[in-house]
Amino acid sequence: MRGERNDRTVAIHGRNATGTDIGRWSMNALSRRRFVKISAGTIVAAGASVSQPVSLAYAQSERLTGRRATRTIPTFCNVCFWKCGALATVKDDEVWKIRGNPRDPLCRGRLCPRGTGGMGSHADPDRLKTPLIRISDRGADKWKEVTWDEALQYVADRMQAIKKAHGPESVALFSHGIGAGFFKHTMAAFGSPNSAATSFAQCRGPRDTGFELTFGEGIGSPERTDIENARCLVLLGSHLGENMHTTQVREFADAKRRGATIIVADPRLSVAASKADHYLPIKPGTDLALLLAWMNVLVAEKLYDAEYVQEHGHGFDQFRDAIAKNTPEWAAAETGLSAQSIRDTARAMAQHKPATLVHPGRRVTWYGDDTQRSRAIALLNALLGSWGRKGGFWTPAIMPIPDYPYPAHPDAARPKVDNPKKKYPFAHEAITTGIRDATLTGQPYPIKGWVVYATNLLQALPSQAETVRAIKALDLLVVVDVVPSELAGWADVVLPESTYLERFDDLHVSPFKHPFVSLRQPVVEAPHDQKPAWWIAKRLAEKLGLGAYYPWADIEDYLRTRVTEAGLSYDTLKTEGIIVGDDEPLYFDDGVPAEFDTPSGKIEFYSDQLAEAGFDPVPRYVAPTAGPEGTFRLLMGRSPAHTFSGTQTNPVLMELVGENVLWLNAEEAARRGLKSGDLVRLRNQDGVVSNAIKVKATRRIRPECVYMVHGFGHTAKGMRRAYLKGASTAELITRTVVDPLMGGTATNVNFVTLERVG
Ligand SMILES: Nc1nc2c(c(=O)[nH]1)N[C@H]1C(S)=C(S)[C@@H](COP(=O)(O)OP(=O)(O)OC[C@H]3O[C@@H](n4cnc5c(=O)[nH]c(N)nc54)[C@H](O)[C@@H]3O)O[C@H]1N2
Ligand SMILES: Nc1nc2c(c(=O)[nH]1)N[C@H]1C(S)=C(S)[C@@H](COP(=O)(O)OP(=O)(O)OC[C@H]3O[C@@H](n4cnc5c(=O)[nH]c(N)nc54)[C@H](O)[C@@H]3O)O[C@H]1N2
Ligand code: SF4
Ligand SMILES: [Mo]
Repeated sequence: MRGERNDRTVAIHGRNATGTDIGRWSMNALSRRRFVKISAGTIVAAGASVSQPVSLAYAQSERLTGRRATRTIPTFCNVCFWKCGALATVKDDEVWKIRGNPRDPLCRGRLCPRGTGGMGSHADPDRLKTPLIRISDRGADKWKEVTWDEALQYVADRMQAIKKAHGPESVALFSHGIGAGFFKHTMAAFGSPNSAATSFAQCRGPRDTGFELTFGEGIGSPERTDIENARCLVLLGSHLGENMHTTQVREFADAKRRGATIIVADPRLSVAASKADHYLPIKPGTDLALLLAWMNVLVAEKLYDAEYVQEHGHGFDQFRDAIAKNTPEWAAAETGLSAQSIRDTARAMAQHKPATLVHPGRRVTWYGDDTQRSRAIALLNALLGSWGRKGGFWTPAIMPIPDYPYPAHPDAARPKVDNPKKKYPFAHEAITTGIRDATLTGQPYPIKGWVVYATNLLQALPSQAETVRAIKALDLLVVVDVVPSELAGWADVVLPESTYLERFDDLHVSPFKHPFVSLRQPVVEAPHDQKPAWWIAKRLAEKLGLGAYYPWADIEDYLRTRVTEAGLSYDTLKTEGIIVGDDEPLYFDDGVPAEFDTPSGKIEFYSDQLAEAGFDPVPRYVAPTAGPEGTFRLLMGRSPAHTFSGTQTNPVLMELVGENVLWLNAEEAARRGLKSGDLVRLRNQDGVVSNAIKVKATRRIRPECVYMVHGFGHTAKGMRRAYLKGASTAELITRTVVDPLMGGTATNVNFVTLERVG
């Protein structure tokens, strides 16, 4: 039975694009070492130690301004996954202001521009408003509005049909963000082990793998970098200041103010590079040569921390011999830098050791040598003795909040589909593109359904055409989003989530320098028929006959249970937004045991496990493949006002930055008769032509590459404010080099020519 409303046909799209993100800490090492003890009595003091003492009880604070009351409600931001503590001021049921929660150890009371503009996501006129079921061919644009009951019944029926024909493992989950936990729970209860996020193989996976291979532990998110205490900070790419994760940006600004030596290698004079004492305009793709040469100098000139290496290192002699050939003169020819600048910067690093932090980066899926490059970064830090030391890498602590006591999930009958026969032997998280491959090939077994939560796979995965081909092979595509994204345009069922300002989510408990837990709670009501992730995932489980997996009635029962089990007060958490635990020792020198979860139990300068698996036991440089004559290498990064491809309909953030521009070397521009503001299209090596984008002719970028921020150039018509604004990097990434160790998909291997528009 359908009501009138349900039969209405709506268009959310025109042309389609054809075409708890924490990472793996070594939890063993973590729990062995330190699970933070907390008691109610210490919380306030600990909170005050990282933030200004403020009078709290935000949730209760009501102030009369004129006739209307304003209320301040603590929550945490979701404009990106850093999850800064926020205080939202609400008046007349509208969000007036969002500022940082001073109690929050991550942001310490200061949000980034995106967080401050977060209310735009609530007010976004392009939002999805109600569940939709497609009534045309996949990818075409006819939908009917349905009730949640209809939508979820439809999804459950198709999931059951796939289960019957192929087994429950044939439905996979793609997700990014905190709400994903509830979907993972429903999918695991259904019997599927297949769940992946773009934050691994498209982002930080190679970095975490490189560090795990070296120190036995990853870097995680938030990164365990002690920028706050570094006396020398080295950034390779890592464009802090454009990359706006608050903790890192604040500590970077402080380091600069304190007079720390800043060394930045980037083919582009980034914001961070403009603050550097040593700026190295490196030729793209040659960082490993630079890293090897730096290590060569430290070893040859005996500038490394010999005592630390002696005590904690494994295979140093083999490592030393392997890098003996990698002199600064050798690296100069590869990197385009002078041998002298390489020597000078190595000596500057040595001067400040162990408080020299060579930042591991975050989005490291660049050239395909990414795990080995990350391993070289790890080894350089090891030579400087910075791992486990003040000004280097601290040891994380975590608030000991127990999981909800759910019934055990059934054992999946088949192993995960994404990495058959351990093709990528060092992948410790699921590989998104591996699930896509299985969908395309039916091997090792078919994938017939995708449930996609808060990730726009058409923008976030490389090779859009392959994603579309995979989608066409599906029996079911469910998309849970807040706006009608390109991916939603291909879905069979679109489920509108309420924004973070309108919902509860799971608790935020991440390993960090200061242990803490924070709460997201609704600040305003969802304006239409949108629902939170927890509600959707729970209802879906009930429709699948899996209601027993959700013993709690309401999200607050769930949250209260977890918080109370930890000996904390849920009511305090609600009024203050954040509870901070006792600090623990952070460094080896303060009593953190120097333990390394590697096969040798030491820092692996030489990796036997890599040698056994047929990989270079010491990182070895291979020059990047050059592009065809007359082309530019396409590089990309972040806008301080946007998050990936997910914020270009936010009216507040679009007011700040409404399109991306193409950075082009000024001389190259002049040679082509181009100047700033001219419109061009990019044509890549496979003939894909981008949307038009404005040129920014600048001396701040090397001549062999062009650069733009990722996330623009949307082709989903329903994203009205974003539609065809700027160009899409994703569209142009038709090629990748896959990291052979862990399956990461490197993007900086595409080449473009420019075509003037008009
Ligand atoms: N505002 C904002 N901040 C964000 C995000 C966001 O969406 N918006 N996203 C967050 C996430 S998830 C991530 S992963 C990070 C990504 O941010 P980062 O980890 O900082 O990303 P990178 O790819 O290292 O940074 C791009 C920089 O690398 C330079 N680069 C390109 N090729 C090379 C090269 O061969 N060598 C060197 N040395 N440099 C090169 C580019 O010129 C550019 O300046 O940002 C995080 N912060
Ligand atoms: N070409 C290219 N590809 C990249 C990158 C790049 O720089 N260039 N960066 C890579 C990196 S570092 C990362 S981490 C990934 C990021 O990849 P993703 O996390 O997939 O990023 P987005 O493409 O922004 O997709 C996020 C989607 O979530 C939706 N969304 C936002 N808030 C909510 C919410 O509260 N609920 C729900 N249900 N949906 C919401 C947005 O509308 C958007 O459609 O991309 C990777 N892919
Ligand atoms: S870094 Fe910015 S966008 Fe990300 S959570 Fe913090 S305030 Fe929000
Ligand atoms: Mo990322």
